[in-house]
Amino acid sequence: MSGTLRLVLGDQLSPGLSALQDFDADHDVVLMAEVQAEGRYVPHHPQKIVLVLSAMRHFAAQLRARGLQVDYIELDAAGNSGTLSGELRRALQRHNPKQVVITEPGEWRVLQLLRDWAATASVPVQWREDDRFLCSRERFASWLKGRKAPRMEHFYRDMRRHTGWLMHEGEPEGGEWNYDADNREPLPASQPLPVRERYAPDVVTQQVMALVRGQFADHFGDIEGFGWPVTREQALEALQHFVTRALPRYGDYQDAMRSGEPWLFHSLLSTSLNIGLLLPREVCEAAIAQWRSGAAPLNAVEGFVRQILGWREYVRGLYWAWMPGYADSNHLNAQRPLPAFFWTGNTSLRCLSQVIAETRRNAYAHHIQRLMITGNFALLAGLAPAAVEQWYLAVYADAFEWVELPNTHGMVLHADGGLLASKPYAASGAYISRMSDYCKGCAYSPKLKTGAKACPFNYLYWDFLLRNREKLAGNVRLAMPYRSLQNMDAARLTQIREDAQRFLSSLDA
Ligand code: FAD
Ligand code: DLZ
Ligand code: SF4
Repeated sequence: MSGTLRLVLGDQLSPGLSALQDFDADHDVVLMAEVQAEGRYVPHHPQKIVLVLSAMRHFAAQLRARGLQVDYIELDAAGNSGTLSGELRRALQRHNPKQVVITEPGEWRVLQLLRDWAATASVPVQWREDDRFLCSRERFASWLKGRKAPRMEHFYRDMRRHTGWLMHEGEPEGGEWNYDADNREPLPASQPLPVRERYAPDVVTQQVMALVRGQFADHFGDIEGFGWPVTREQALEALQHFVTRALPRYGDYQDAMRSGEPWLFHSLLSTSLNIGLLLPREVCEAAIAQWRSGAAPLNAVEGFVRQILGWREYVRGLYWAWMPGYADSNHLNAQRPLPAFFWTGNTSLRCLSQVIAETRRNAYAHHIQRLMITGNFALLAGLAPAAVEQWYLAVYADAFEWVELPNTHGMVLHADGGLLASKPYAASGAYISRMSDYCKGCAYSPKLKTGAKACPFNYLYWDFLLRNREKLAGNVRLAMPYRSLQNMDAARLTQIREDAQRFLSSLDA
């Protein structure tokens, strides 16, 4: 072979990927490799591994159908070295290319290992930008430059102007940039929920499921209910399904939670977006088209577009701006090990047991479950950031470090000292009780503030503020709760500390 070897990673499954541009069908070869190491650097949920491997196999078949030559290494192929760099090394021997082309990977870890390999490779390596995002790393860096406290809302407004989405003559449609205040409704019991499309595993997916069952049996998570889109066609169908059936009420019930209802009005599109089956531009444009045609209201469409054009691009920009050092901070000096129940769901706190059970079953929890149930608990209980980050990276089908880490380290744990978000999202049982039905049937009561039957979130919330007073009391966004603390008498403060101590030592035991 005298052509180019083009690497396609498991989250780069987009026909227009930069590494595939200017492909020479007579000389070039695409390399795709299933490797143990990528499934094991954290113990990924089996559904995530099935998602990536099955989507890789379908993508390879589609490239071949387009006439591209694909060298595809299956996980159990003879001689598979088990690592990306090992497979690149072996591929150089097989093909003897004149160069290798790589689209920059999504994670710092993978960039490092590919760079290390490239430094010793016998051929030149051409790196190409991952241009599937709405904001390039360069554009983000210039937005970030000189900002002491970057905030998603400012970035989002900049991107609204840049794309012209939901804008009218330079002003936001409807007069407001952000309709979040309208998007905090609890779910009424009578509210019907849309039926969600799940994709029955085809023969390829079934083969991958058997492989993953055999090789990753020790990982947390059920494989049986696998129903994620694994082809672009399925992902496009899922997008249409979402925008027509769920988007109209997406905004209203974005923060709501209900036992046994994992999907509600969420899009379930993060897996497809994160592995490249869908591009963020087409997803946002499909939602905006629904608003234009009058099929979905502005609060829903703006709320949805903000998650992708705003949050998704913002966390990706910060990840690349701040890595590799970003994960090292531990502003609140949180040191507690992850309690075993994060892996078993075996806890008397019903909200946690529900969310962990759904996570095990579906490799999915929606944003508020991640942020305000497991995340809020991790924050209040002072769980060590590295352990919590490993957990979030392991348990969701959509987990990739570039999006998981800023959400966990910054948004949930405030371990970055407020670089990403202006305040920790701490909340007591009253919030969970208002936004969910979890408290019905729980061993604890959200109404009780102290004692063995009181909801642990209640005293942990105040204990968290007390423990971190030095670091958090100056935060204007926490002025109200700190004023309330000041008004509490000594007996109440002692009670809070005792309740929290009792509960936290039971975790350690
Ligand atoms: P929807 O509610 O329908 O939102 C639409 C899309 O917006 C999502 O598909 C996603 O692409 C994007 N989005 C929404 N919120 C965020 C956010 N905070 N950051 C970045 N993108 C966002 N998302 C991941 O894709 N991968 C992760 O590994 C991940 N880890 C998270 C860890 C924690 C601790 C928290 C609090 C959030 C995390 N998120 C992650 C963000 C968010 O929870 C998921 O994107 C969302 O729940 C996916 O479900 P959905 O597609 O139904 O989302
Ligand atoms: C997540 C994942 C898994 C489980 N397996 C593979 C694989 O076998 N081969 C591959 O090329 N990619 C895989 N991936 C995705 C990579 O981990 C991904 O490219 C990195 O997360 C970088 O973004
Ligand atoms: Fe969770 Fe507290 Fe409600 Fe129980 S009472 S479900 S622990 S918020």
